[in-house]
Amino acid sequence: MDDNQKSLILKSSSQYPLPQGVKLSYGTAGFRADASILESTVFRAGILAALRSLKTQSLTGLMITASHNKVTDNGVKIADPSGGMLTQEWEPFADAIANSPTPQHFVQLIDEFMKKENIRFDGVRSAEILLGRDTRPSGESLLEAAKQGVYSIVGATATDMGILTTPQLHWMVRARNKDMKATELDYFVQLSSSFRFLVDLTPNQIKMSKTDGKLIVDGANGVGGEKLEVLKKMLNNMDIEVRNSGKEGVLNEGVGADYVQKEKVVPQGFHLKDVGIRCASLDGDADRLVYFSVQSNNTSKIDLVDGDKILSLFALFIKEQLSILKMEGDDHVDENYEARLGVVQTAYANGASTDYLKQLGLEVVFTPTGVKYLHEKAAEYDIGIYFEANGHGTILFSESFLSWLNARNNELSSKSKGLEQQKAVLRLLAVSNLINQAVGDALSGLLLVEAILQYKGWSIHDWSELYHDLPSRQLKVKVVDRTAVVTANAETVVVRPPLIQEAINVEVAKYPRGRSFIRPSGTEDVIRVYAEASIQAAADSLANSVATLADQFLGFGNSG
Ligand code: G16
Repeated sequence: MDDNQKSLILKSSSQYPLPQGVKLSYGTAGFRADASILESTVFRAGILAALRSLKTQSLTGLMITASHNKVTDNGVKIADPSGGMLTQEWEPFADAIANSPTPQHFVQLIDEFMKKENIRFDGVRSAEILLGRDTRPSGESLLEAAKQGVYSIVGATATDMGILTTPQLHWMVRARNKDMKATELDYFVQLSSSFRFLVDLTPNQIKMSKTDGKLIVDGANGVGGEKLEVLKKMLNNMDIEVRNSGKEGVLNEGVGADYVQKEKVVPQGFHLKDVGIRCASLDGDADRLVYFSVQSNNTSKIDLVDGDKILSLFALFIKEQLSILKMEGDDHVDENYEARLGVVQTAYANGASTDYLKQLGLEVVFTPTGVKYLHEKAAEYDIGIYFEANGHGTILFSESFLSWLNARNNELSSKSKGLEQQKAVLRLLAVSNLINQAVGDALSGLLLVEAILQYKGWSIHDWSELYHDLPSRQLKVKVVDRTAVVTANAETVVVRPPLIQEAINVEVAKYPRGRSFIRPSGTEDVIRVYAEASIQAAADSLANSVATLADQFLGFGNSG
């Protein structure tokens, strides 16, 4: 790094000192904390995004969001050139610069890292970063800090894309690096046109099904509601009613996918008159989606259709299309491409969903929590479907499988036979265009759910009946130091502190179909407890016992 660059970083970083006593980690999905302490972190993340752009000679992204967290929190995450999460290899560097105590130390860290990574300013291509933010009031000033970070790298440019859902920003980064159209309008056009295309391939007899009728969407008082309104207009005013679009209520407070999935109660703004209607909830930055229906006998309770069931619906549909492809056509049995279909879950996946997916004959693999892990695993398949129970997930298609589908489509177009196979090919291609290939996306996920329900002629009840969830309970426990908990085997086993796992095993053994684990959250300062068992009272009791153990082993005593 030359002296000019050094002095530029020194000067700008002295405007963004690290607040006293702050220690941050890149965590499950970027840096998150109370917004008031984040300016220096976001400034430094701006530099990080620029260095990543220089290293890869591609455009990168930076999103200001704390997603499902409370409105006073905020956060920042980097989108890699693929549109996915920042490569995990750079996370230690991200942690190091975020916590660097002085401008001089900060410059030294960057200098060393640039040498190690062989990052040069070659004068050919400068760093280029797309910036986005969610609706949090703190977003505006934090975005400014990010810009100043980017501008601290000589020649770097930052383009402010405005208020976006997190998946939109990731989608734009991916699209730009593939030389595709990448404006917000392009995003809406791609989603709406591929949705219409998919629905047009629905067999006629099923079109007029019991799935006709309204969908009500809880926008978590975040960015998703407003964006869904735009999509709705592009879909001939599809029958979607958006509630909690942020005009009145507070972001993620008593609303949104995280609240609905964890508490299993109706979000604010939903009532008795909604019984029988298909409902969905987005989270604060619209990267998560769950469905639900209001119970007729108890209007505060819901029948939850979570990420596991969205995954199951998608897996069933994809498997059906692959079976049609393999069907003996009039003159063609295709055996030259055995698509590898895999599904990826985490320890939070309800045991009943895993059983169901295995019964379908699917390969199910597990990773730790965090879409960065699931996405990486899913990318190993021709079609990799990943979902966390909390509603975060997508479907990935390999380039080679997409090429094969396109070739097969051309081949079938020239024949008068094989119409059903061609439709299956076209459906799979439409799904690959509809569902966000960069990251989990509530809006594209919602449209795919709607298209598949129409295809199958299913109500939300039919869908929910795919299998019955084992009763489960999730709790949070505040402890002295959550990093004291170290887990293994996709977070199903605690390896540190010693003896706590043995104590958890003793509790689990008391309950039929009992299962429980603890793990440190990567987005909140808590330990999370998950428990499931054959009946709700047992799941509750197991979760409470394990939360008490966490208190005993880790300090404080505030489980709940
Ligand atoms: C983020 C991650 C998800 C993860 C969630 C909760 O979601 O992207 O993969 O499941 O945090 O993580 P943890 O349990 O570690 O707090 P979001 O929607 O907040 O970006």
